[in-house]
Amino acid sequence: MKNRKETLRAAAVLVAGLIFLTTAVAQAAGYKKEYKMQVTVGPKFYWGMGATKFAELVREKTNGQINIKPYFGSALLKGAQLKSSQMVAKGVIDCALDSTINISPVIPEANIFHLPFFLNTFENLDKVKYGAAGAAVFSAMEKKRLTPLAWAENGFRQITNSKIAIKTPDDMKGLRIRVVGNPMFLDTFRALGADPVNMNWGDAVAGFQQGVVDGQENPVGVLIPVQIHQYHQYATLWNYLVDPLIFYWNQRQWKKFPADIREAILAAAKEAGRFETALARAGLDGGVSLDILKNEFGYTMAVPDPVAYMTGKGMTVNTLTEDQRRAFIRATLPVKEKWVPKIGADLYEKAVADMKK
Ligand code: X2X
Repeated sequence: MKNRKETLRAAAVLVAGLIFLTTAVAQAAGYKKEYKMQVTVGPKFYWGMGATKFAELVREKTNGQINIKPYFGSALLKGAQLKSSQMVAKGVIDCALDSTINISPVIPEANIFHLPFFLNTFENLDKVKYGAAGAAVFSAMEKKRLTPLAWAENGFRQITNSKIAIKTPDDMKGLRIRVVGNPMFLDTFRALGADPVNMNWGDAVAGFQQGVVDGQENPVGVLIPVQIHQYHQYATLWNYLVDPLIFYWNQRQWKKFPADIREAILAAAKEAGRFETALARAGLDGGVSLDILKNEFGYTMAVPDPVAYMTGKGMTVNTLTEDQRRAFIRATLPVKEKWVPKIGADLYEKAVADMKK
C-alpha cells in the first residue's frame, strides 16, 4: 500500500515537473500562454466539437507547447461573426475554425460554395474543396494575411419553418427567414419571394423562440443541437448550398512558428477536420462517415440518423424531388448571374471543371 502511494506521489511529481518544463520551454521559445480561437457556435455543435478536438490534438502533438483556447459563440467578436477573418488577419485573434459564409466579407471567393443550387452533393463538394477551386480559395486567403490549414464542414444547409412544407418557390412567399448577414443570402431569399432577415447567430435562437422569424436555414449539425423542432414544424431538405469550415491562422504569426510546430498544428487541423466532417455527414452519406468515426476515432454518434431524429421529434420532413428542384434553380438564376462576376468567373469555371473530374 505504502509503495503504491509512493509510486503515485513520485508519478505526480514527475508529471508536474514535465508540465512545468514544457511550459517553461514554450515560453522561452516565445509562444503565447494561450492562442485565442474564434468559433461561431457552441461546444455541443459538431463544429464546436471539431474546434475542441483541434485544440486537444495541437496540445498533444506539440507536447503542450501550443495551447489553443476556443472561444465559442463568437465571444471574441461580441457576436459579430462576419468580422472573424478581419480580426484574425489583424492578429487581434490568433486563429479560427470558421464557415466560408463568415469569411466571405474578406474572401469573396469563399462565396463559390454559396451559389444557390450549384454544389449539391458531397461528391461535388469534395471535388471542389480538394480541386483547383478550393486551392484558389486558399490562395485568396493567403493574399489577405490568413493561413488556411484544413477543411472541415458545417454542411449542406436545409430550411426549416413554422408555417408550411416547402415544395415550390411559391410556398416561400412572404416567409420571414433568418439568414446570416451575407448579402448573397438576402438576394437568394428575395429571388425566392421570401422576406429574409439578417441576424447574427447569437441573436437567432431568441428570434426563433419569440417567433420574430418564421424560419431559418442551417445544416443538420446545427439543427439538432439547437433543437429546432422546438420552434419549427417543417424541414425541407434541399441541399441548396453548403458551408465548409476552414481552420485558419494569422499569417504573420504562422510564419514565425518553427517548422516542427507548423507541421504539428497542420496535422492536428487535418485530423480534427476529418473527424468534424464525419460528424457533419454522419447518417447522410450511407454509413461512410459513421464508419470513419467508429474505426478511426472510436466515436459513436449520439444521433446516427439526423432525419429520423427530426421526424421522431414530430417534424414534417420533405426532400425536394428533381422536378421541384428545377423550379428553385430557375428562380435563383438571377442570383447566379449577379454573383458569379463578384466571386470571379475564373473561379466559377474552375469549380465547374472540378466537378466534371
Ligand atoms: O449563422 C449561422 O447560420 C451559422 C452558425 O451556420 C454560421 O455561422 C454560418
